[in-house]
Amino acid sequence: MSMALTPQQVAFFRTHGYLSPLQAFSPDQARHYRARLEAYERQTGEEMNARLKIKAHLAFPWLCDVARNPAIVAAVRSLLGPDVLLFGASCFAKNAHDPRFVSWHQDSAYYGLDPHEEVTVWVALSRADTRSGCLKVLPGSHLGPDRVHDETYDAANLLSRGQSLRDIDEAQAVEMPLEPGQFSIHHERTAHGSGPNLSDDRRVGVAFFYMPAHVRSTLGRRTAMPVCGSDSYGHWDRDPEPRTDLDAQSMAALEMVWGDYRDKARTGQAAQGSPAP
Ligand SMILES: O=C(O)CCC(=O)C(=O)O
Repeated sequence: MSMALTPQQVAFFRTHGYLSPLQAFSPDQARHYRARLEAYERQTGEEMNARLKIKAHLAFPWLCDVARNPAIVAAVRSLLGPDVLLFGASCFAKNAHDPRFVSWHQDSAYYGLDPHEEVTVWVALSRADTRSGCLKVLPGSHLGPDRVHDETYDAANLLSRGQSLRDIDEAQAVEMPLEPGQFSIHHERTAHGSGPNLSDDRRVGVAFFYMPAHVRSTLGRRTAMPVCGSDSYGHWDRDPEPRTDLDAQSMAALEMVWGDYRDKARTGQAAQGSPAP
């Protein structure tokens, strides 16, 4: 059976800038991946949000496998065409009864891509619903321009700069609840955010950032991981893929990209146009 999106699903995405829910793997498989991320947290004494950002896939071969999951790749291919690269991945965990939230923002203002054709796949490794603070989107907002963000640096905001859009009409927002193993897709220009976790369980998800191979970086030479098809453009160098969990070489690359972003965010140096959540 083909896992490609139907023409109706593709048309829905083009009109509304999002699609959800879709199935990547079983709830059991999702629990397994979550357990591996939580084992990493115990091992390092650090929350996954602390470091597994922008290039989280470089930490674990199995996370690269999730990025190349056949159902996810088929959906992404239906939207982006045959030649797809992954330029990043970020973990987003909110603890049970966690006040932290993600402010309304557009990824396109920060990703530094031209043209704006990136799509983000958000994979649920726990239940993400109204109570636990699932992702919500503003339908059709991807058809508008890149908007200006206020950088609030709010400690309760999971975005490191607290980048926030003004004047969002919450009444127009659509939530994307997911069961473990399901995923949603949103366009890089689609305004999105999420509320606090009021539930008794953690809300854990991983966002993967895909683009067609013809997309260029506006932030100088960067790296990406091939997902499917071929890359005849050569706009991106290759990510050093991990051979083992926490492979020293790929972790150094992860650290370099995330550390650079985090330090610039801390000192307020970077303006919009820098990559990242
Ligand atoms: O996990 C969240 O609540 C926010 C994720 C997000 O902003 C994204 O995937 O682009």
